[in-house]
Amino acid sequence: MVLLLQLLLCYLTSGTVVSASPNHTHYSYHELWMLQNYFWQNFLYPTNRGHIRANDSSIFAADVQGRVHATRTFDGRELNNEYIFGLFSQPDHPGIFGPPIAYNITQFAATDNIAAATTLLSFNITTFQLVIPAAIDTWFQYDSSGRIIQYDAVFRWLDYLFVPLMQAAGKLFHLEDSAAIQTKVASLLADAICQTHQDHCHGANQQYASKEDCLVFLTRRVRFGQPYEMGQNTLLCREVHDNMVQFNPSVHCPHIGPNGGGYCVDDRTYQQVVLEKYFQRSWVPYGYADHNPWVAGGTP
Ligand SMILES: *[C@@H]1O[C@H](CO)[C@@H](O)[C@H](O)[C@H]1NC(C)=O
Ligand SMILES: *[C@@H]1O[C@H](CO)[C@@H](O)[C@H](O)[C@H]1NC(C)=O
Ligand SMILES: *[C@@H]1O[C@H](CO)[C@@H](O)[C@H](O)[C@H]1NC(C)=O
Ligand SMILES: CC(=O)N[C@H]1CO[C@H](CO)[C@@H](O)[C@@H]1O
Repeated sequence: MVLLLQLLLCYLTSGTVVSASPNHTHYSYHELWMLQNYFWQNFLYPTNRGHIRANDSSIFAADVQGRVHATRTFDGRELNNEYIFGLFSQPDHPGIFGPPIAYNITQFAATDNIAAATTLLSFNITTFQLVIPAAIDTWFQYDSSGRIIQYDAVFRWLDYLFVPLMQAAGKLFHLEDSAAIQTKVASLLADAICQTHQDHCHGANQQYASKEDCLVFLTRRVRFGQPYEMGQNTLLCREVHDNMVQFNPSVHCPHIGPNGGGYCVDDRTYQQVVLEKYFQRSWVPYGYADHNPWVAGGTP
């Protein structure tokens, strides 16, 4: 119902909890549809910039758990505000990410406090002068206040997306050979990441002895990476984390460093990824699938 969002918005603007805020975890299809739209409206640029702060409690529950398939899992509100809203909010920062400028939901099923959707987003990949659609499959689960308590997100056709992305880069650099394009993109990304390191990773947060060391490591000592390896020991993984460093250097500097800070590391097999018992809550409501292999335990 519209009331739910009005209350949520009222809560946001007033900064205090509205006592009449919904207090239930069984939502109607319409309420879940409104919550889904509320998320995407806030994901669009530049609205997303307003949610990067650690203390923004308008979208995620404090103990939210999230998984983004090509990367990793993200625990807690602060980290999720930084990743989900910070990654796609910097049109002037060189890289493969850019701001989402429009969305349309193309598939939507919802029950209880769970919504599964496919959403077409239009991204403006400013570095490569490319405006391109991406399809994101999401599962959202909400707590009693309409905040996301857990989510699971998949960029559909992510590998394929790299084809037009690299073509756009080739056009910009006047290159046709795919290996040459990748080398050029690698050097562009490495330069951006190493500049971030220079600007934000000082003292105990420093990862590389010099910018030159950083460039050598990122272009020669670590692989570029496949699109599905954004959570492994790759340049692409460090490219993801590059966008978060400025928001919290002590947390994110290690992720762009040589040892990957636990995020950009090769520590898991395919089987471990696919079978990981990560979520505290089941994605199957009403007590079905009581031995759901993705549930870690805790609340069934
Ligand atoms: C919401 O429900 C919980 C129990 O599920 C209860 O403890 C709490 O007092 C309720 N809050 C309001 C504002 O009604
Ligand atoms: C959130 O943190 C910012 C500083 O990062 C501060 O200015 C603001 O007052 C805080 N807001 C709340 C609601 O605590
Ligand atoms: C994409 O971003 C560029 C640079 O900020 C801007 O000039 C252009 O208008 C944007 N394109 C769209 C479709 O918003
Ligand atoms: C068919 C449909 O839902 N179109 C919408 C796609 O998104 C744009 C901008 O977000 C809307 O203006 C369209 O109405």
